[in-house]
Amino acid sequence: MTILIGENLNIMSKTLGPAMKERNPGPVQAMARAEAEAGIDYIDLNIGPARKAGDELMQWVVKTVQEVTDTPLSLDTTNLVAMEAGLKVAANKPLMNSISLQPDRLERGLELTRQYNANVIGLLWGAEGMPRDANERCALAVDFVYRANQMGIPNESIWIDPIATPVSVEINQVKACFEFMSMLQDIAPGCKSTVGLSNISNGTPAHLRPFLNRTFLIMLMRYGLHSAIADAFDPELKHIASGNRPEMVEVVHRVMDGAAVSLGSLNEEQIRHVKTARVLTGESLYSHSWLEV
Ligand code: THG
Repeated sequence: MTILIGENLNIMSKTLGPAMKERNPGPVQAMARAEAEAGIDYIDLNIGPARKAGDELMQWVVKTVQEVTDTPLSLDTTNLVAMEAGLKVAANKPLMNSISLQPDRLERGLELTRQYNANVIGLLWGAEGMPRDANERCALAVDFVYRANQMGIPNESIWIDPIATPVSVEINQVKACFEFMSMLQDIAPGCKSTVGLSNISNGTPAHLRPFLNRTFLIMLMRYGLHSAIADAFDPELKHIASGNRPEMVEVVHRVMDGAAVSLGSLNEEQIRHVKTARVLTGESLYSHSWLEV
């Protein structure tokens, strides 16, 4: 079972962005209800950087959503003032999304985690920006967990996010993400994890994105992924996360093991997963027509 955090309540959305700015509750509540009905475990409230009056906006979104659902909330902002405003009114133990290792943010962010007894996503983004490989991710994770523990935050409240990047941009970063995930329990026992699945398919034609996102999830499950930030309205993804697709998981994990998998014995859906897994391991080169070759 992988916990799903619905990504759809997002200020970048053409309908929800204006609704948030105008404090129009209708569209925001409709989306929150729809995500809850789709069966997701957390609703991500993505208000962006929210530089101006982010605290008022976050508080309004939290209260507005809580009027229609008691699904736990993930407060998605880099603005720590907005984050605290949300923590003050969040009813169920919320998830802070996220605190990076940028020196000006880390200390204050972890103080909020402790003060409000929240869960926190430790985003592996350091003083020098994006980690370049699995080792840099490990160093950042160790640093984050050490600082959090020092402040009395236990590992089970920490959800490490290795940062997923588009497969169409740089396959080595995708491989580094997997390699890091394979080491996480050794370097930080008891820590949880999360990955933004849609990041992997950014820049990919919209109708093909779900195939990448689903196979990516299956591959991360191999390493015990705890949770994923994802499209709440992909029922197939929900099935995979809930453990209802064991035969799909098995065939993808065989590809990851380097076992010979012959396409002739598989159905169409399994073939798509196998082709996609071969792209995500780096065995095949990505192109927008990867499913056809
Ligand atoms: N890690 C963590 N938090 C995150 C991310 C992550 N938060 C933001 C992002 N990544 C996850 N959220 C989204 C939200 C929307 C989309 C992708 C990731 C998306 N939206 C569609 C688009 O842009 O085409 C549709 C937008 C709309 O609703 O109109 O792809 O990695 N910790």
